[in-house]
Amino acid sequence: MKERLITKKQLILKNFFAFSFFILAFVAGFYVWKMLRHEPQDKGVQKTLRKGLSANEKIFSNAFDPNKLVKTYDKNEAVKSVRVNGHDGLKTSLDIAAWRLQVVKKAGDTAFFTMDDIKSLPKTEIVFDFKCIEGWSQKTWWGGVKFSDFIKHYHLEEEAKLSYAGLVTPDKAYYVGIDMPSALQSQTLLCYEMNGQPLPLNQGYPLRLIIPVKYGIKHLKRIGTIFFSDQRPPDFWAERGYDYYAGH
Ligand SMILES: Nc1nc2c(c(=O)[nH]1)N[C@H]1C(S)=C(S)[C@@H](COP(=O)(O)O)O[C@H]1N2
Ligand SMILES: [Mo]
Repeated sequence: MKERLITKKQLILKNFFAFSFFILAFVAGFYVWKMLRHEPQDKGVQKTLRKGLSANEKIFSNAFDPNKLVKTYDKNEAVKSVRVNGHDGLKTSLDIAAWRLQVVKKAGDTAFFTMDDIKSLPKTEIVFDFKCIEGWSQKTWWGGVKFSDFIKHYHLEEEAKLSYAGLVTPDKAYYVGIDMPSALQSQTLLCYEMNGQPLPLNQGYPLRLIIPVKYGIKHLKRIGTIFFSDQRPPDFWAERGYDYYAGH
């Protein structure tokens, strides 16, 4: 191989350009960081970052196909000891005798359901890979009533024509908003069992949401109230900067 020789002058010049480029990139990076840092916030994150999140959300929600099912597994593939994560809305004591699922049909018109009302509907079971936004996932086994069955059986179809469902814990400390196509997807459950047993208290007894098309943040434990709206319901983690849609 023939070596290409360069003069010392050329070498100094080359070094000079490489080093200048490095300094420029550093300075540019610093200014972008400074700009972002002082930028006004939009729903918990800087405006420019929010634009990125919103663009992502658009792509994912447009690509959402309600007929597409999340991959499921055999019951024997489900983990025996299921991780517990997130205690907001579970810190107050639960008066199980007084518990009812409250469904707000419209302002001033709330329907109340007991666990027996909910369990009287056909039970659906699912094993799927539960994904938390923190980066862990687990194959877990859940049982309950399809949200779509509940809507049909209790004649809530008109309410379900609105764009969102909002779910809130009895103490109102944790709350999520779900776009209606995802809520009505056939794997979404009003869930009362885990591993074939009633839900443990810290996993949402007596009733939680299981919504396999979404990340863990949306699987609200201990449902108190469900309501319907064309506006985005308040959402605990979206208010703290996470993606509202949170699909995967
Ligand atoms: N009420 C309530 N539900 C919640 C949370 C919470 O803090 N409070 N955390 C969410 C998050 S971030 C995850 S990952 C899942 C965890 O469910 P698990 O405890 O059954 O594993 O619950 C979700 N539902
Ligand atoms: Mo999570």
